[in-house]
Amino acid sequence: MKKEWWHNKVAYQIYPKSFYDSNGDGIGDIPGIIQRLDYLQYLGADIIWISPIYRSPLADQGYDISDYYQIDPRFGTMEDMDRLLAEAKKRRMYILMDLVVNHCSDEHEWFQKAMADPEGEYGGFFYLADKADGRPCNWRSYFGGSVWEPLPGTDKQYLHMFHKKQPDLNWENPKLRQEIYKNINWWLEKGIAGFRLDAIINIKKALPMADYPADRPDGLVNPGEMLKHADGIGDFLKEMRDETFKRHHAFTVGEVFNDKPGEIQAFIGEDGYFSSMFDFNETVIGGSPKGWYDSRPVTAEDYKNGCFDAQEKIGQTGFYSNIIENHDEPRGVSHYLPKGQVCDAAKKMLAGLYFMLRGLPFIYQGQEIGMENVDFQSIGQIDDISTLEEYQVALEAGLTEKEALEAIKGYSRDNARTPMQWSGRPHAGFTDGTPWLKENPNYGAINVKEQAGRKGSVLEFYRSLIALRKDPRYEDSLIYGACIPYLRGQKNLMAYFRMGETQKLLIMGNFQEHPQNVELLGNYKKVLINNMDFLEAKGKEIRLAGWQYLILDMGEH
Ligand code: TEU
Ligand code: CA
Repeated sequence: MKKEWWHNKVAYQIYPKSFYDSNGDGIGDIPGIIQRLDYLQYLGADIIWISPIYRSPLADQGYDISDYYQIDPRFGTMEDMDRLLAEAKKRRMYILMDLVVNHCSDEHEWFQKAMADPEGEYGGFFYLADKADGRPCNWRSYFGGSVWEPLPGTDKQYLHMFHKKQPDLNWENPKLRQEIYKNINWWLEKGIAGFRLDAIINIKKALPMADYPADRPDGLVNPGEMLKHADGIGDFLKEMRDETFKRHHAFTVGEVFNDKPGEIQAFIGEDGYFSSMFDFNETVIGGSPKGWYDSRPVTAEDYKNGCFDAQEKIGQTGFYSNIIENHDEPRGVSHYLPKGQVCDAAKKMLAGLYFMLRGLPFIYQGQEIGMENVDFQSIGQIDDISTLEEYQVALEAGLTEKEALEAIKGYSRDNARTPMQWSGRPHAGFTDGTPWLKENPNYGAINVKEQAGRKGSVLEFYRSLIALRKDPRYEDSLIYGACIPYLRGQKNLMAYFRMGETQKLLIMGNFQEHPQNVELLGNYKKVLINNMDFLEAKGKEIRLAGWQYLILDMGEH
């Protein structure tokens, strides 16, 4: 395995709008990020992925870009951006930007020019069809409704896989692709370390566009079905890699849903299209094609098998980027731990179990202090377009307003988008103004100030995980070692070896509130991590307390 600079690093995702507001307008900003770099250094984060801060109408919170070369004034200026890059560099931190190129904003000049002259050059940057021909296909947008929208002032209609203010860019058009590559190189030449690639599998559509069997009474079909029939994305990804990333030795991590069997080697193997891709195997557990309202809770066994199946799929081919949450997901501790049992011990156990899997761990802002879902009391408290759509889907399925809110609020993206909880000061110390989205009322109990330096806090536990993972003595096992499940059949026990050339560590978590015994194959040399201040062990038999988590050094193998 060719060693890369990022293999032993730890990554952190910032959702800038909610991270830290430096000027009291209630919106997080780049100067706010700069003011918090020392905190990120204290945590031990090396790679920092910043969700979009480009000029945008924020129809999808910045994932609808109207100028790829400008910073949106709400977040700051290009000078702020240059300062951030310089300050990060001083701290040996690497900045990733979000590459959102499946679509742009309908306020982008390309789309404005396409509206003015659909038959002209910029009309070819999008997927347009004559309105008179009717709807070209029955695909559903990720945000509900048909993917087809009338092109204002014309006899055309345009495709949008996401929001109607996010027209899809036509990647079949080489001129469009060259414009994208020019922008990627421009940002890399500015000194960013690479990109997170947004919805990247969506850039290749199944052509010619056709209907697929409807999966709901609306007669539409979810985009994933269409993607199953979309072949040839590798041509685009290879060209993009060769024209941009490779030239700058950039780090790239793909937001890859719907990958096909056998693609992983080409995607993230040696000389792959990307450096890494997120493991989303756990995030889709319990989902339903009918909508969020029909999803079911994730059990400990679901989570364990989701992780192990993903690890089995990738083996030693490359490195996944491992998460328990991000800006699109509910808070991991609320999603993967049983309702009513979300205690600090369980939060630390979940942290340790995902963090030591083979791959690059990403921490999402607030995850490191154990931030939890919001107990939304009304749909009026929710901003997220995806949640508002799923609420309608639940109502259309016959749920009452109360039932619909209860059924979907646990999956809302806004659970992860409330202000970062810095302290017990008003608005969690996020802003001196009024936050754009109300803070989680539990910030008095869960915040950075209360946890930093406090022995036994979730934050200090994350710092101990990060320190161990970066300890060169354990590179053989924790960075390059194989991930081998242990006692996989033992209910609510998630245990796995990290097996290096010579080193063998055993990571285990008792994923339930009741104690259980674990039979070891041999004696352990040393306890490297324990989320509790006791350990009941007799010879090769360990009695794990509820939610207890251990990392044992099993010596050489
Ligand atoms: O999300 C992409 C995305 O959500 C789909 O690719 C995914 O398959 C779908 O949600 C099913 O789970 C990215 C961003 O992370 C998200 O915030 C944006 O809203 C979206 O793209 C559009 O840019
Ligand atoms: Ca601000």
